[in-house]
Amino acid sequence: MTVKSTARARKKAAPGAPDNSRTGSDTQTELVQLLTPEGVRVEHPDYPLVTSPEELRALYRDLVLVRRFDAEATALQRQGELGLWASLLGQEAAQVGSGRAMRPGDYAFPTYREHGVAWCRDVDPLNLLGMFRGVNHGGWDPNEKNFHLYTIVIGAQALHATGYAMGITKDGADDAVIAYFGDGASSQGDVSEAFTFAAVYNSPVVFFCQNNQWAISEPTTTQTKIPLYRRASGFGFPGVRVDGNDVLACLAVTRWALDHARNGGGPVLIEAFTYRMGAHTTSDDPTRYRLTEETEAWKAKDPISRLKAYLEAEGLVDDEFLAGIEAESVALGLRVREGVRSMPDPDPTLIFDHVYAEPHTLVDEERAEYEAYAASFEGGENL
Ligand SMILES: Cc1ncc(C[n+]2csc(CCOP(=O)(O)OP(=O)(O)O)c2C)c(N)n1
Ligand SMILES: [Mg+2]
Repeated sequence: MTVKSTARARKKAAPGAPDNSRTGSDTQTELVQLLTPEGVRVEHPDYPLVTSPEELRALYRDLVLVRRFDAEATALQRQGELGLWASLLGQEAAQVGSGRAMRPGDYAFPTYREHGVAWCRDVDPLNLLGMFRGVNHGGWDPNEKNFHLYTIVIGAQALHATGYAMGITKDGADDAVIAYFGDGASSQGDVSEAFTFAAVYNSPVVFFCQNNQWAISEPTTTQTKIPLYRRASGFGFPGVRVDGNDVLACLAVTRWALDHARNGGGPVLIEAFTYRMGAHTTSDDPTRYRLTEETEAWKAKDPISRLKAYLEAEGLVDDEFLAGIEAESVALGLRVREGVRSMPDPDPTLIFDHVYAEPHTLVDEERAEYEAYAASFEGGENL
């Protein structure tokens, strides 16, 4: 296994000693960072990143538009237009950085919060909103976007991703897979099973854990006794903790990990250390279980303001560029608002049509029963 070392571990390691810097079997708790919270660009010996001004501006645009879309979705839910919304507020950099690290042929398996990754895979935000409005099941073609449908069953997609990655190996393809999950999901059996299979079969899969510090109302301390990235060590593959609010670090580390996987190096666990700034979903009230001071401390590490500070300090953006992004973001907000409000309600009986590929007598009976029930109301055929 090719394992690059960190400067700190290199200093500590005796000549000829195995390099444990990524597997975390020493006391390494290094957070890979390329952009400080103040927006100062720093170098990391293992993750050099060369970016053009255009790329940096494009990342900024992604972050701003994704945040805008997310805010609009939360507002739409509050106004009764969506049944539920799981906000990504605070996690934009982890998702855009890792999403933009993917090559077109790579395949992502998301949870229910990966709206920023969906954006990078060119999934129309309206598809995501349709699902949370309850009028479709996502509606995008996973194989066209190389972005699987959202998975609500915590941790299950780690297994789907691993199986898909094992298939890639059999096909002899040059692609890699990325599985997204949260800190809470790391406690699920499915995730451990996926780690075992991926390690043993040396599968080209990157496990991208967004440690946003909370699993609904459970803090990370109830999920693990050690930093999550070190779990990889016990399964025999590298683990890295990256500053999840640093889009450049997330881009560099994920790009490295995907290349490591596609080049036969096997799986990598990335722990993106970040924070869920909003509620778990619109059904949750985080003031019941966490302190304002904690949220305020993370606000100072905001992923967008640090990139903006850097771009401004380097003279890479001007007022005209920023005004253009603002105008685009207002237009996106309007587009999704109008798009959601004009989505037609589906025919309720459609739900019976896709249970089985072939006709099924039990489902036919259920459909008939529902139709009779709906017809018993005035105008019931439209229920
Ligand atoms: C198998 C399973 N168990 C429980 C739930 C209920 N549930 C939904 S979200 C969640 C917490 C997940 O936390 P984490 O993995 O940290 O992801 P985050 O929501 O913070 O992004 C739980 C327990 C579920 N959806 N699936
Ligand atoms: Mg979490």
